[in-house]
Amino acid sequence: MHPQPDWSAIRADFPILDQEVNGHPLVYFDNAATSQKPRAVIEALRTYYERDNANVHRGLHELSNRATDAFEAARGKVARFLGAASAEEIVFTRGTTEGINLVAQAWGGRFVRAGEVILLTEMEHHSNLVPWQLLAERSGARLRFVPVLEDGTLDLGALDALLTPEVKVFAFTHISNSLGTINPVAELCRRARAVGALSLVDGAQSAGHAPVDVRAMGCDFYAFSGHKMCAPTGSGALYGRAEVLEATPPWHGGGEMIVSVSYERATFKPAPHRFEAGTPNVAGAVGLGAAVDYLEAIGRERIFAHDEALALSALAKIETLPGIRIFGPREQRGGLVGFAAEWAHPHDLTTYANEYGLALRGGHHCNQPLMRKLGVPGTNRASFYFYNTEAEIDRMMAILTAAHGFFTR
Ligand code: C6P
Repeated sequence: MHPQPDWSAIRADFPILDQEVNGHPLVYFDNAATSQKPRAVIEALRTYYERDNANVHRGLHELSNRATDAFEAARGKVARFLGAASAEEIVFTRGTTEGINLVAQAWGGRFVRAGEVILLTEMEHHSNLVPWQLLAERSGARLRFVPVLEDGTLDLGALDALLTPEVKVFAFTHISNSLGTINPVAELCRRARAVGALSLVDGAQSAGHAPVDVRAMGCDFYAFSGHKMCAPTGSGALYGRAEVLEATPPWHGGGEMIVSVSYERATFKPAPHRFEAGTPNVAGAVGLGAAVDYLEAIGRERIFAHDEALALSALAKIETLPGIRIFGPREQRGGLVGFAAEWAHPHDLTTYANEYGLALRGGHHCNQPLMRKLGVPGTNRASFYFYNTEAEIDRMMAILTAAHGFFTR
């Protein structure tokens, strides 16, 4: 296997982790919501704003050229990071949500018709559900869902009956943000292709957490958020396979995306610029490029192995508490554990943990239909990244054990 990096030196790259919250050392276990940022990314933003800041693609002056070069260099980095065939397949977005809305509105608005089917799964985040509901309402298309089994995996046995020729697009998450399930994305993309459907992978919880190669995966679209992988909030990208992106009409109109405009009509640039109307988040893209460099220097296989080991260890320890239900697969999971304590509402347990410096998450995690199916109002979730440690899991366990005493006293 790969030699281990110096994880404690890597942790020291994250200034925010070195603080107390409510008089206790911060334990940050809310990484699935957003990750923290290393100095390299913070410095890249600072350097950009102190030296290079200007609008892109429009100016003929030095700073505008520098900003444009930095912006486009970041696009190239993202393309390599995802294994895309070229930088033209990368559209900068505000994050996963915007990427999926782009596909549902622009591609879906042109190609999905009444009576056709949009296939999703029961474990989708609202971001990979509501945009398709809106498209279904507008187009008259129907929604279908691949069921989630008791163990938190997809019911692949049901796929033959669901993935019929009326399916126009199959959209699914790579890693579930509530269950930690890692879906067999390459197989799902292949099955979609076999019936002539396009595939969209929600990569919010996988980009930056696991090796990703969109061509090996065989997807048509892959959407992710920069802020969950060390980059600034408001950054992210959508990968679209060249042929599919080229056939997709624009969605937002404005500057940057046109070739020529008259009072009556406009002609549009090729992808990806056709999908980037208005002044983009240049600093966000620069920060995203710096995050890509940072993660690649560590290695995504190592990050995945580290986070999965923490998740499995946390799962085994949490399970020893009385009255606990764990969600998702027992093995082969992303770096998070969702659980419910029968003795405390998820919000109350999260509030209690915060008193001791532990940042957990409690709620429906933007998975309301899944929570209903699981029969719980919400869950607690501990989600890990490569700067977290086993000692922090032990600290969490001490807090959860004390919480059990407190709530059952
Ligand atoms: N989940 C959490 O689980 P945005 O907000 O666009 O960066 O990401 C949306 C999104 C889409 N898909 C999945 C699988 C996700 O996990 C998320 C974000 C966060 O805590 C916020 S609910």
